[in-house]
Amino acid sequence: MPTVLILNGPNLGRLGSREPEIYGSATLADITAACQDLGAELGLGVDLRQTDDEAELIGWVHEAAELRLPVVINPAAFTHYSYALRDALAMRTAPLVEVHLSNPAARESFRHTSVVSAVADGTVAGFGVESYLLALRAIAQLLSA
Ligand code: CA2
Repeated sequence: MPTVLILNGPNLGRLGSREPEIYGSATLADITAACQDLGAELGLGVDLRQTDDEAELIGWVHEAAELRLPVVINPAAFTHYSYALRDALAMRTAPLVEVHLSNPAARESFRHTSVVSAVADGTVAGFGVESYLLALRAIAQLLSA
């Protein structure tokens, strides 16, 4: 069974504790459970990780490239400025989907730029937890194409 790495950037470990009007009330544990359930349905293993550390996140992206693992990534604030993360993601060897809980295009102007989008197969944003589930379905489709 192929394993999908679902990578989450800074502060996403705090989901459910603040700003539910923007990010919803689900915790990262709730997102993990929802992704594992859907993964089982789609025949995909799910390995969901979160870090506040850019170097650790880039290390996981390198690991995915080496092992040819598909990736769903919510880079959080790194989305908007981390050229290092973007360069790491550009080395990908399997499908890559960018995901956001909120819709950054409808928020502050600094969130309108994603330095990651251009190296991803696609982006899902604005649907809360459902964004992750749609991204997983997209990965399943890309793997079967
Ligand atoms: O909408 C998304 O998923 C974001 O990637 C979330 C990032 C934000 O910087 C991006 O522009 C859009 C921020 C995650 C912050 O997570 C929080 C968790 C708990 C309470 C408050 C924020």
